[in-house]
Parts: sequence; structure tokens; C-alpha cells
Amino acid sequence: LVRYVEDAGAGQAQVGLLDGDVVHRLPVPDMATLLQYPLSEMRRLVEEAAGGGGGGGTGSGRLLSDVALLAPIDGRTEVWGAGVTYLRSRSARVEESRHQLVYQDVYEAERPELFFKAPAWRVVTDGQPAGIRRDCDDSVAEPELALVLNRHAEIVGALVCNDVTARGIEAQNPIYLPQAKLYTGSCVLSPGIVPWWTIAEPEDLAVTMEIRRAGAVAFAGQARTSAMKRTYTELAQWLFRGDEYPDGAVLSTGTGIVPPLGEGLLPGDVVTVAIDQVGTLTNEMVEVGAVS
Ligand code: DO4
Ligand code: MG
Repeated sequence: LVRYVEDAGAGQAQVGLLDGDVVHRLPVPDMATLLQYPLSEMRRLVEEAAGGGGGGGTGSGRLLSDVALLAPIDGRTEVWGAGVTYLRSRSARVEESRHQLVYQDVYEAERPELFFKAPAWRVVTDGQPAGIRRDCDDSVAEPELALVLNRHAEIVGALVCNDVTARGIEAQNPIYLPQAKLYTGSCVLSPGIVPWWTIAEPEDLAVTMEIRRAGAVAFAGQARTSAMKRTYTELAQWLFRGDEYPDGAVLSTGTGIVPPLGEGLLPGDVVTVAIDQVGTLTNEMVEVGAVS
């Protein structure tokens, strides 16, 4: 499920189903509206669109090469992150922070760490620049599976997320978390929401990250979502416990891959995050913000 514009970016954003190299328009004004429907209704619409293009041609669709894909969410849809959901994330925070108990406790606690990451308008997508804060000398990419939740708290899809983080700011003090997490180009989502019902064994997906610097691999890592301490449903239920999301929400489930301390991102690095069955994201890192 994609958001796109025709005519070299000049037109109105539309929502469609990408099937091979053809985009079939869906009869909704925006993605936020689709996330207001119950899962059964959304599935019916999507399956109708998938059936409509048949015959091997483009049907009523547009070729992917004739449209520009946009970030996948709009309207009031918010992006939230879960933290310290993998042992690797816990040990990395314990290593980098003087406030180690905070991270040890939250890994064990019943209530997960959930933090606001971005409103829809701040999200960047595949091929767009992602941000390194100029006032932080240790930033990391965090490759994560993101759940797409509708307004009824149902998991309806999945995205690839790069939860880019100014690790050095959080390491100074965990109370600085919003400054470490939310800034220009820090929330990267893949352009296509993969419908949840099409993903085989979503509890055990391979996640990989590669960082290329001056043409060579500077870091490569991998994890499996089955190593996560919490379930997807558990995280989704906690998010909806005391709040409502009228246009749904994206909930990034935390990272199981953390580059070693001192091996942070540099401007010009090209970060590729891939998740089996869900997608791939590639972004070049650029400096953002005022000089410190
Ligand atoms: O505690 C800070 C957030 C950690 C995080 O984003 C993660 O584990 O992915
Ligand atoms: Mg994260």
C-alpha cells in the first residue's frame, strides 16, 4: 500500500496498491482514511483493488515508473517507538549510559518503553536524506520492524523503520530522549505498507543493516524479530492503553542491531535496512541543525 503522486510530483497525493510494477488506485482520499477502517473492511478494499488490475496489463493502474512514491503515512497518523525490546539494545544502553538501572529495569518491566517519534509530516522515506544532528558526535541507525495499527488497535500492516538516534545525547541523560529521537530526518519509513495478512510467520523475520562509507562496508549487522522480548500484540495494547489514535499509528518495535560504541554515523554514510517480506530502505546521512 503506497502513497504516490503522478506527473513528476506535481499532482495530488493518492493511495494505491503496488502490484508488481503497477499501482492500482484505491478509493480512499488518503492513507489516514484507510487506517480508520476495521481490518476486515480494509482487507476487502485491498483485495478488490488487487483483483481489478488483472489480464497482465496495467488495467486502470499506473506504471510505477510513472509515479513518485511518498512517505507511507499522512493526516493525524503518528509514529511511536518501542525501546529496549531486545537484549542487544539493553546491553548497548547499559554500556553507553551512566544511568544503567533505567535500562535494566525497563527491559524486565511489565510496561514497555514507548516514545513519540514523529508526526506524519516529519517522516522521510527511501532515497531521501536522513539526519545526523550536528550537535551530537555519536549517532546511530536503528533498523526496526514497524507495525501499522489502525484506529481500532488492530495490526494491519508492516513497514521498515530506521529509528535514527542521537545516541550521544541519550547517553548523557535518558531524560534527553526526545532530543535524541525527534529531529529533522530522524524517522525513516519504507514507502510501502505490507498488509499483515500477506506476511508468513511475522514473528520471525530477518532484519539486516549495512552501512557503506566511501564505497566500502563500514558496518553490517543482522537480527531476527523472534529475539524480541515482547510480542507485537503486547506492544500495540500498551500503546492504546491510555490514548486514542483516530488515524491509526505506526509502532516501531525496537532494534536488535546496535553498532559498537564510538562507531557512529558520519555524513555521507549510506544506510540500507532490509526486512524479509517487508521491504528495503536506503538513505544517505546528512548533517542537520545548527552548529553546536
Ligand atoms: O531507550 C531508548 C530507546 C531505545 C530504542 O530506540 C531501541 O531499543 O530501539
Ligand atoms: Mg529504536
